[in-house]
Amino acid sequence: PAAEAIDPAAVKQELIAKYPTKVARKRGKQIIVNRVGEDCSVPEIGANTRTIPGIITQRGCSYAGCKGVVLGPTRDLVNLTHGPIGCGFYSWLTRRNQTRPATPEEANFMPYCFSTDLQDEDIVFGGEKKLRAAILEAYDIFHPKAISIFATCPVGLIGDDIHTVAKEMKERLGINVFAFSCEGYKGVSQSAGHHIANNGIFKHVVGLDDTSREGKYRINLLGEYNIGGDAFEIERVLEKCGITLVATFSGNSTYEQFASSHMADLNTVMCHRSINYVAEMMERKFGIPWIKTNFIGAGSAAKSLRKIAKYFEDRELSDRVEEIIAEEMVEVEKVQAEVRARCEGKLAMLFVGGSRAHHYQDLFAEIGMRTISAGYEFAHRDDYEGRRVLPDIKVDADSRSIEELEVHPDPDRYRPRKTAEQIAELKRDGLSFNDYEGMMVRMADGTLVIDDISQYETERMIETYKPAIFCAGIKEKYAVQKKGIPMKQLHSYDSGGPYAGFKGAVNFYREIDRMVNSRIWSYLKAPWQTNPELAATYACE
Ligand code: CFN
Ligand code: HCA
Repeated sequence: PAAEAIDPAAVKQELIAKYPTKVARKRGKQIIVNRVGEDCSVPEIGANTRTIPGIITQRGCSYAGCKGVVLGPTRDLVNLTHGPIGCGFYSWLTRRNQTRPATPEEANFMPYCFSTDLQDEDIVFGGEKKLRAAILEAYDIFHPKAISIFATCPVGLIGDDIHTVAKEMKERLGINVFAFSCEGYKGVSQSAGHHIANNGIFKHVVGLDDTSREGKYRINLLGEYNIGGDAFEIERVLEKCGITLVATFSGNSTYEQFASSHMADLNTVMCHRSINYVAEMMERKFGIPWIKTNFIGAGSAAKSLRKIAKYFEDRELSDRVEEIIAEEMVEVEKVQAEVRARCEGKLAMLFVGGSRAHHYQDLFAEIGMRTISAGYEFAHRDDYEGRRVLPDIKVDADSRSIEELEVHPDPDRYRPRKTAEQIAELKRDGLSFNDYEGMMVRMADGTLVIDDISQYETERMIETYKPAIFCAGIKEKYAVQKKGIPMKQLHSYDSGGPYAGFKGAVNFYREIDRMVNSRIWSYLKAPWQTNPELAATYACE
């Protein structure tokens, strides 16, 4: 049946019907039929809770969120994984976060995989000696400006004191050495690792260096990780507009960018989920306000540039921004119209991480495609429901709250553009300044919003709605394709990208056009589809 004829409430009941009662009750809170009220209210959704053991989840771990996601893309940091080799190996370049190549003055350690390669005997007798030796070896060979250490599961279990080792080595080597207790099992997903990473960079790096790139309009880009070259495209557009990028957290970034990021005038936050903690802490400590931006989708990119211009209240900048948008939109509109004619009305499903399942809906909408169902792997309620659900920010392991964070004693040093009163006024201005809204308010009534979708639910959703495209990650890719549905990875972009900004939007339209208008996957038959005996055999095994 056509999507309109399918009753989403019945689909939900069917999805949870196979589960034991307790599991069904829990999943029932995480599978929501969307309904947007006139006051923009949306239903409550269960999120950021533990995955039930036995369910095949898309989620990753805390180490992945800390080392892989937040710190991984910084090219001149030696990121040293303290643990068995698998954790370092599987987080080595798999995320496709790109960077500028090394120069004689500036290192790029990203092509290397640094690990202490813990063995059984280290687990028994302790791994601190090995960690010290590895730091020393990395220092002797590479002479980095800083070394960061990441704990994996067994390190927490055996109790190695990585922070004391880091402190000792910092004093001994005279470079910054800091550690993250981001053992994989901490929290319920990679989201806990983001928080640990944010607190760590803020504590050990942000604010160390008062020199920064000069410029009339200086911003940081928070929550942009240069997957498939996205940051390169955003940097190109910002530069054309005359906006100076002080630091990116952390796509195409360097250690010094973090150290001097407190010298910017404004924080723009793209992936709120992974970096909101740094934004909030910088606002509290250095008086730098943050606004939500999104460069995924040509329309969203234009809107974001206008928001930045609005903050600076400068005619010269807003004129320039309008000029650039007009220039860039010529090609965008041409390709949009061409592709839209072939994609209009087709259905997409997006189950990705903590922000892309929302952001990429804009790109699909620009070519007339509808998101019939979407969800995050590990986002929190505020990412779904919007800012009305207050974020929970703890600034350190002692769970000090953000209100307790010291405000910098010398705020004049940071030349904030606006006074605290002006910022408060902008915030009162509400949606126009900081329109951080969740994913659900932007989705149509009757769409299914599914948190931490399971493999079983994925398969049932595909069979029920037969979407034109399904977007998720590498673990889902082949199972989806075997169901005859085109599958686009919205994590690594497969081998594609950039998809951010204006040129990225054009790339994305063309890529999706190619995928949804080819019937290649529907010709494919998995062995059990042509041979029922096989299905019976597999089921018995
Ligand atoms: S690049 Fe980001 S955009 S940082 Fe986050 S929540 Fe992951 S690694 Mo995969 S693609 Fe994904 Fe987001 Fe932010 Fe990436 S949607 S899951 S932790 N994510
Ligand atoms: C992570 C990283 C990941 C995994 C992607 C995937 C990424 O969560 O550890 O499952 O395909 O984007 O590389 O999200």
